[in-house]
Order: sequence, then structure tokens, then C-alpha cells
Amino acid sequence: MTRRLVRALVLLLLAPTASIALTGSSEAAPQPCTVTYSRTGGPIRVGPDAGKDHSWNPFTIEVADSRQVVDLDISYTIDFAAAQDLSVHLLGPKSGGALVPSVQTLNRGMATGGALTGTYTFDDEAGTRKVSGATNGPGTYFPATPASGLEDFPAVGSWSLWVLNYSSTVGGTLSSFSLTLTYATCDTDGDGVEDKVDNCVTTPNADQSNRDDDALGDACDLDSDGDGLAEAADGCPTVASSTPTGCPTAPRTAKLRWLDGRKRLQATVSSPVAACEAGARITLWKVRVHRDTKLLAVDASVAGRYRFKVPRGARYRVTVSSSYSPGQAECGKAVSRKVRVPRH
Ligand SMILES: [Ca+2]
Ligand SMILES: [Ca+2]
Ligand SMILES: [Ca+2]
Ligand SMILES: [Ca+2]
Repeated sequence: MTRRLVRALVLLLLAPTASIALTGSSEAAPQPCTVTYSRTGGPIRVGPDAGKDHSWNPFTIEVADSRQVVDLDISYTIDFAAAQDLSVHLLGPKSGGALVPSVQTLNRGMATGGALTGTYTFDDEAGTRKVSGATNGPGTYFPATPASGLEDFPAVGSWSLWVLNYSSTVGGTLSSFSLTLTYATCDTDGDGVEDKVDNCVTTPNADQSNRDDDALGDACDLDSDGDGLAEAADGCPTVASSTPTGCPTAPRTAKLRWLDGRKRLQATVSSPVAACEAGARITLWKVRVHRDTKLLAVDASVAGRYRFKVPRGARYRVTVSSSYSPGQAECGKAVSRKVRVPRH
């Protein structure tokens, strides 16, 4: 067979596997636990707007996901020279268009001066530092009012960052804005099993099969039968065994009898594992007073049988050495009883 033909055959064999994988992955759309939504910003206009004491600069992100939000982080990149004159609030679907509830990342007057330049992230889990005083470098801050005020509500709808500028001389830029939402329910690998209970969070495994009943499903367990041998080194990766090959041991017996009608000596190897019978290596011995003589070694049939034609008027026995049947078992050794072949 040519190399090219072999390659073609291998590809042909692989083809059905690929289509099965595709079917599996179309079970459901992945729903990651945490999603970041971003948009570009725009200018922060010099205030105030007509009839107000500030300019109103809203930046809105529409979210289509209807899952419940359990954590909200807010981030924006800003360049503004009069930090004391700025309020930046986030309104979410829970706000219903009103300022309460909202999340105030910073309020007018919290900073006593200086500039806001760079990326600012507001996170309830970020410690206690708020924007305040004269120096507020880029980094992560605790918001002026907790982000939890907009949590525990479905994400779907408008999230609008209101940048309110109270300065009548200073303008600036909000170059980008993002929300990072963590959802109460998620299915990262899209296999229909929620992450909280999925035993392989990033590997689709709808069946959740778990041979060794540990924390990892078979699909992502590097030792799925739990016998201490990694999948690649385990001769029997689906059967736990403490043997060096990782395969179970299987006992074997050898029977020998004289078939008078056929004039043959029949050896039969038996085992609970068929692979330990099929093709078993059988050695035929002639029984002698001091030391038996090895006559022949043969491979048994698929059924574990072999019929020997032997000189008559002697005694015989067969032995089977222990052997390893890859992917099946470690097959035990066996010795038959001694059988006399009559002279006539
Ligand atoms: Ca999974
Ligand atoms: Ca497992
Ligand atoms: Ca194993
Ligand atoms: Ca094993």
C-alpha cells in the first residue's frame, strides 16, 4: 500500500469522529459566567447645559442577556483636568431611568483637585479606596456608592454611564467605557450543564460520566478510572487496576484431553476475558521422569484451542505463560494436567 493510500484511509476513518464532535458542540450556545461589554466614548462637554448646573454626557451600552447579574464592575478611560467638578454615575436596567438606584463611581467634590487621566475601574471587592483628595491616579477604586446597588437584577436593557461636568471652563474626553457582568447562571462550555454543577467546566460533556466518582468528569479527567495511571500511560484507561499496565488481571486455565476419534491431543485455554483465550501461546511438553521436554509452542485459535498430532504411547502436558493483552487484561499463566496418549 502506498503512503498516500494509507493517509487517505486514515482520513476516511477519522471523518465520522469529526462529524460526531460537531453534533456534540451544537448542543447549546456557551454562556460564560463573566462577560465584559465595551464601547468607545466621546467628549465630555464644558458645562453647564441650558437650564442645568452641569453638562450631561451619557454613554450607553445595550445588553441583550437576560440572566441575573450577581457582580458588576465598571471601567472607563478618561482624560479630564478638573476632577473636583466631575460626577460619574451608572444607571442600569434596575434604575428604571431614575438616578436611584444607580452606582455613583465618583461624585462632584470627592476629589479636591487634580486630573483624572487613564483607566479607572470601580469594584466593590477592590478594598476601600475611593476617589478622593487631590491625587487620583488610574487604578481600581471602591465606588462612591456600592455597585451592588444595580446587582441582583436581569442584565437585559440599557446601561448608561452619565458623565456630569460641573465646570464652566474645563472639558475632556471619556475614550472608552466597559461593564463586566458576572451572572448567577452560566454554562461556559455550552453542554447544557450549569457551571456550578458541571464536572468539566470547559469541556462539553452533557452526560457528566465520571468513572472514578471524583470531582472531574471522564471528559477532562487525566486519570478517568482513578487507578493512578494517566490516560496515556494506562493500557486500560477505563478500567481501574493496580497492575503496572493499568489493566485488570484475568485468570486462565488450560485443559488437555485426548480425542480418540480424531487422534489428536486437544488443548483448551479458558478465561473470563476472551482476549486471554484467543491466540494464547500454548507450549506442549512431553512428560519424562526427570525433566519434561519442550516439544512445540503454538498459538491457539480464536476460541483458545489447539489440536496436536503427537507420537503415541507417551504422556503430555501444556503450559501457558502469563501475557499482556493490550487494552484488555493481564492474562494469568496456566498448567494443564498430564494426559497419557494410548499406544493404540
Ligand atoms: Ca462540561
Ligand atoms: Ca473522574
Ligand atoms: Ca488510569
Ligand atoms: Ca486502568
